[in-house]
Amino acid sequence: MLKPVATDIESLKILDERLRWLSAWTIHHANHLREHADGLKVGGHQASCASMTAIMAALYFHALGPSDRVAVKPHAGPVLHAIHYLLGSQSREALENFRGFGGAQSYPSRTKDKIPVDFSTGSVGLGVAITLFASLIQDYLTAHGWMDEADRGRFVALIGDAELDEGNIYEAIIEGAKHDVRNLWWIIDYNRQSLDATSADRMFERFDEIFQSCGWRVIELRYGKKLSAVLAEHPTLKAWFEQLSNAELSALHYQGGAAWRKLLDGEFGKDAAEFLAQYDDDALAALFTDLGGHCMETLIEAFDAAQNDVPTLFIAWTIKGFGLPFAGHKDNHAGLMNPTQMAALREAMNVREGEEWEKLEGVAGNARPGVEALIERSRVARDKRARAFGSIAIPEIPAPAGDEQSTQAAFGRILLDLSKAGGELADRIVTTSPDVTVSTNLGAWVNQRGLFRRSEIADVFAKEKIASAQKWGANNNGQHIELGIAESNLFLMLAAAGLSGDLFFRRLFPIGTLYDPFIARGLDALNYACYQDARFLLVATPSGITLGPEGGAHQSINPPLIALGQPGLRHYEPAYADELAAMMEHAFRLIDDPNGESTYLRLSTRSITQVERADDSWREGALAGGYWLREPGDNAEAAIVAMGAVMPEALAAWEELSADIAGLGLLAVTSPDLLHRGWTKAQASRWHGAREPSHIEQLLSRLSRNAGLVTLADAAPASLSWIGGVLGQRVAPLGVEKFGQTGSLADLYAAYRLDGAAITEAAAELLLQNG
Ligand SMILES: Cc1ncc(C[n+]2csc(CCOP(=O)(O)OP(=O)(O)O)c2C)c(N)n1
Ligand SMILES: [Mg+2]
Repeated sequence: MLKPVATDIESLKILDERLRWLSAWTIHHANHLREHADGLKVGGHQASCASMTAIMAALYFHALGPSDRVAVKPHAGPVLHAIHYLLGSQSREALENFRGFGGAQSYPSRTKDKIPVDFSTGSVGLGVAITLFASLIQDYLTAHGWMDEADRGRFVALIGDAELDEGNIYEAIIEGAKHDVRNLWWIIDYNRQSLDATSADRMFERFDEIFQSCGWRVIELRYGKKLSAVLAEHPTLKAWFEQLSNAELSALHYQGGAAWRKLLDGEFGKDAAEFLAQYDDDALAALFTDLGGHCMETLIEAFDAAQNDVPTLFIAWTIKGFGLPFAGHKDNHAGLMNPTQMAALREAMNVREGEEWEKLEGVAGNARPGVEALIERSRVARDKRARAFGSIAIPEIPAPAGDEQSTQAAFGRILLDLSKAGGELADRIVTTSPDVTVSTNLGAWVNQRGLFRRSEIADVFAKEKIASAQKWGANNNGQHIELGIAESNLFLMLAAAGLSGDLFFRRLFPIGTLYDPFIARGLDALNYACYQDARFLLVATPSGITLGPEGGAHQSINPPLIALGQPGLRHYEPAYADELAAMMEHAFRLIDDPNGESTYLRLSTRSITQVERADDSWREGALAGGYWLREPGDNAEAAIVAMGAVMPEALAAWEELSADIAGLGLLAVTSPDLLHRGWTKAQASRWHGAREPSHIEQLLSRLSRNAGLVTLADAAPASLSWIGGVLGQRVAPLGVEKFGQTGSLADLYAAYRLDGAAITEAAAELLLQNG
């Protein structure tokens, strides 16, 4: 970690003001000056920005080193843009087009913004927690020798106080404590206001204890230097000040000096007279708004003093809307200054009309060199960092042998074989699981590659020679990061590991496993990972009612629909082990391809008879989303369209019905997601180039236009039923629409209509309609 450079507090204070001005002006311009044809409110958060300009000036122009990474609270996005504008890495056009198409994004976005954004934010709480997982990944990379210790950075989260209500933050710090996380600074912009109003008071006395018990150092920056000195001299005033509620304090900040005077006069009468006589109303307001998060000296001192790697929580007291006319007002979250208020601010900031975008407008001549030097000296990256892709050779992944296999067991075998064969890909794989490592078949891989911990943990059972199939010792060479049961943490870990090529210039191949129904537990974190274009392989197993005796609480229904609607994540659902091997190989390529994406494999514990393959022609179709497992006759009147673990039922029904339905085909769908994407893309391409029929159109065009399709999936039937819309063919959709329950497969498939009888009935229904 680099030592912070000595700096000029006065210049930093000027930069604080510049950031307040530029962020407010950017939002004002977008709302009041830019043309809007659609009449939609543009929005922006001037108050949320003003509350942390001092903190951000202190960081970006003083404390941050080149390897440090920051997650900026979503509503302070314009401050980050203003910083990069001053640094020369953001354009005036992008600021003028704030919240416009192609302009600076409302909330910092890694992928959409042109400036370097370390972590996207928007869904509160997630940006905070990902910094912790990124720090663990940094430790992982240095432990494995892929990153120099000297290049290690600190991970900073700038947090709105209301974000602390998000439970994922506590899940993360608990996990962090287990892994001895370090190099974190979490800085709370403690303005005691959320979106709706002022925050509840009581919990805040607890946050320091919660963090401390997870091993954090907590530093409260309550007062600025001026106020701190005055309160030290007047203990009664201090005690009175500290018992004010959040709402009272905010109201006073809004009302200003006269209100403070009246209240103090009423409270202390004669005793306050001498004190009050020293201040006019403005000075009184300035005194009481001198909170730690606005006092540059306090911030710099605190940051300079916290240079070791102990994870540190700074509680920086601030005022929401500091320096703006609605400072402290409980309704100011989305408040916008009107043109008159903005003009007054402009004048107060010495900004000439027409010169609003001038970077250092209003900064007096003799102050300029100091400010310019600070901007020049800032050590943060000015340019977007290149992403590391394409460096790892992906070997062919053969299918594991065996006539009867489940996709889940095959997954374990494939990883084990990869591990034994060794090579760069195997070394770069990092696996992680929220306490379902063994039950998702990662066990053999972990036995080979070991658990990762910075400090060695002995396998007590092995030492005591107690028989166990699973080795559970950990050291810093291990390649499996075991997590507690918190699926949100799994996805944040995958997000951080999946950004390793971007954050640390070393691509990892992260694989996360969990039970399919519990994807829903971490859904927003999964979406967050995809939004940032993190690359990983998600293996969800077991899935569906095919889980039989495990019962309804563990039987997933809708994840294929989730995947159908999730950008950045490709769903594959193999029936056979050879399909799975092809998909895993492809998923690894997609991780390491600039135009790739993440992959979600939905697997099953059902062991099924593998199919004989005449050749490899199925493979391309399987990777594209589907292939004819049993070819249809030309213009056939019907087909069975099936996915995943219920393929044996589909095959048996095909055998039985083929005698009666000439040319009956069996289409094995491996990815409804890819088929749907291809379909819509082909339609759009008609208008933007040549119209190529999509994969699903090509497959279905083998059938008659009036053909009937029986679709079958151990999932919500809508996963496949849409296929009828592609060429206007009729569909009888079979799938699971009610919660599952315990039972044998025969019982359940009969009850939920996934068996041969149901397929026959559905086919008959379609053929009857034909007649
Ligand atoms: C998960 C999620 N829920 C709700 C919101 C809507 N929202 C945006 S900001 C906000 C309140 C933020 O208050 P705080 O974190 O204290 O920020 P500040 O006061 O600094 O604006 C809410 C509820 C969101 N962005 N994300
Ligand atoms: Mg707040």
